[in-house]
Amino acid sequence: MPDHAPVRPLQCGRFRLPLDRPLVMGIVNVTPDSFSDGNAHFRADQAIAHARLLLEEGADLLDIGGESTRPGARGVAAPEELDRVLPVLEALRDCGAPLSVDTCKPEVMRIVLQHGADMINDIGGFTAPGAVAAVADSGCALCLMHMRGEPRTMQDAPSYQDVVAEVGEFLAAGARRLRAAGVAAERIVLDPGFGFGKTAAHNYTLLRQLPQVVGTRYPSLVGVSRKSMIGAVTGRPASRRLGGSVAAALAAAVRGAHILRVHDVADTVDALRVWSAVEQGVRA
Ligand code: 7PJ
Repeated sequence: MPDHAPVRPLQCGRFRLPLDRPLVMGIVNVTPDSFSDGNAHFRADQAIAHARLLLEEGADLLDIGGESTRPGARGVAAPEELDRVLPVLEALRDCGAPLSVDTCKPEVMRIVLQHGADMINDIGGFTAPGAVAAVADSGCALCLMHMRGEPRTMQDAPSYQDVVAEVGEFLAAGARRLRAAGVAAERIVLDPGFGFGKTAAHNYTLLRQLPQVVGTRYPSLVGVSRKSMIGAVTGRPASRRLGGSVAAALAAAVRGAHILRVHDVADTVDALRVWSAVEQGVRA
């Protein structure tokens, strides 16, 4: 496929993932909503059912998150985050797909790794004290994401001299920190962190120049699904950003993204299949 730089397989806990086509990571939120608020069992059951649906729709891996990281969101304490995530992780442990946990807390990282997480997805880029030590000696994959500031304040007038260079340098420096702690290169994934301390203009510049941002040494993960950068262009609320999100995911795939983090797995898989048929033909 065009611009798909050959990257070695990703070491991802119990799995070794060939990255010869873009993989689809389905988002599994275990955060309170209007139905499940206050009922932890109900909330876990809903998340597990949703995860199974995403796998049927063709998700290659799942990203389980117990802390809302939307702009303006406040954090939750580690015990509460674990109460949300662990039942879901345990129920899905043998689903056949790698399980990622979205967390920036070292104590959560250590415990979910003991419970079989295959990947740690840290929107904080493993910058919290103890984060690198918590993951270094495992065999899990590590998604290192760029964020400017913290979720509560990150969208307060973000500014950069050169967003591509600055995000790229952060990611390269983060990867060097992981390598210096003994993390094998084949465990590392880099993510520009769309929407985390960036304007819509920054986000589209980063997406357009994805190969320059993430470089060629490590595979990339792109999360643009339903984000405000889609609303900024389409004028639509989060509930109606499917078309825009699929277009952005495809634009990332064309630029060599290795993992696409999405809410709408079935539609993204369809788009990738059609794109692949155009580029590579249809097998008889
Ligand atoms: C991302 C994420 C992302 C990675 C969220 C949302 C906000 N993890 N977690 N990359 N976004 N690696 O999905 O709207 O872009 S939470």
